[in-house]
Amino acid sequence: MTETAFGFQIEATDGKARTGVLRTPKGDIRTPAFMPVGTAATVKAMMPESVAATGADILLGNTYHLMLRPGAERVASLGGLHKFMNWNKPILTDSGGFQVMSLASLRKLTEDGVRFKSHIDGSEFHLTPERSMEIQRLLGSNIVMCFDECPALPADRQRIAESMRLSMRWAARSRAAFGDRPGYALFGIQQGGLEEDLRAESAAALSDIGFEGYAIGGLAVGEGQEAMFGVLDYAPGQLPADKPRYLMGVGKPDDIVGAVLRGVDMFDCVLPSRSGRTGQALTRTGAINIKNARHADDPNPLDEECTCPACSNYSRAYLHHVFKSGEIISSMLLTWHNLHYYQELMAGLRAAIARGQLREFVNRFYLLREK
Ligand code: PRF
Ligand code: ZN
Repeated sequence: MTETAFGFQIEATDGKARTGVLRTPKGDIRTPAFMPVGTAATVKAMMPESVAATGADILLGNTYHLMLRPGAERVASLGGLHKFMNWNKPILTDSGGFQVMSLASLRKLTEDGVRFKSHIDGSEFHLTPERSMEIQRLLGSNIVMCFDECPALPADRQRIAESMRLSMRWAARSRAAFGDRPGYALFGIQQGGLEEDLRAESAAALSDIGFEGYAIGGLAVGEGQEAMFGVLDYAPGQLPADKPRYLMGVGKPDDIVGAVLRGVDMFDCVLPSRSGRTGQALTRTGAINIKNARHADDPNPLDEECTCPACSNYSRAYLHHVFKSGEIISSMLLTWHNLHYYQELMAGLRAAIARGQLREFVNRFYLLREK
């Protein structure tokens, strides 16, 4: 791994929070970073150039969905995922295990991997650490995730420990199968539920193997924000300080703010894109449900301070009308707004850390939402 091709540079810290740049041959990722979710080779309702216009430096793609349809070999023969979906910036792909557990049917988990039936047509697939690494290579992913297992919470300690140790054996197999690929990165995934000692054991196992970055997995799976923050009070500190830390599948704006305060650098979540399609706008002052009849005659924008196309050019009344009418532009505009808001939030966090004023930024973040 050459340092020039892929590297993480921390530029400033404020308490446990850090801001910096993750450099890849496809471009720089400013951290703390939010990665919009482009599960099936698209961020739903958005053109890739629009996603870039919101300020996103990197997208997340999914091994599970793309292996089922259109197939990793097909994407590779068409020139890779970047070319296929017309996104020329970095892509991080999740490894498939988590999505198999939440979406596929007839799952059979063994030491080797997981056998399952596609949620699309019931056809049978087998995913192992080796096959996951191969698929993510075929896709051309810049940041590849280890193949892991994420147990649903609550689960008993024995089950969490066994699952975490299986994930650590899979992490070693992922590292071996990934091989030496200059300019590409492999991230380990810490597991261990809500147990501090299991999290420590997992972190130690991953640092021994050695990765370009470290994810905190197994959170935001039903434990609640207080329990998640309880783990985040110690988990980032268990991971190597000089490498990026990525909290998988998180989250709401206040989850992200709390995690950045605790030392997390990267996030992904379907919330801004998914809620855009169900009529929910996420703004500085909180969530707005555009379905609500009180917006029907409102000539004001969603957020008068937002510079996104939805807020610059359309009234709440219009957004209410197109949502109620089931018009496609409703999803497009609300998704754009939500992704823009998330990227503004990340930019604000980065600037505040750089100035040493994160506390003030966070106080204002909460104050605006109370009004
Ligand atoms: N592992 C993987 N992907 C994930 C998770 C995990 O634990 C989570 C947990 N929130 C989201 N996505 N591989
Ligand atoms: Zn807006």
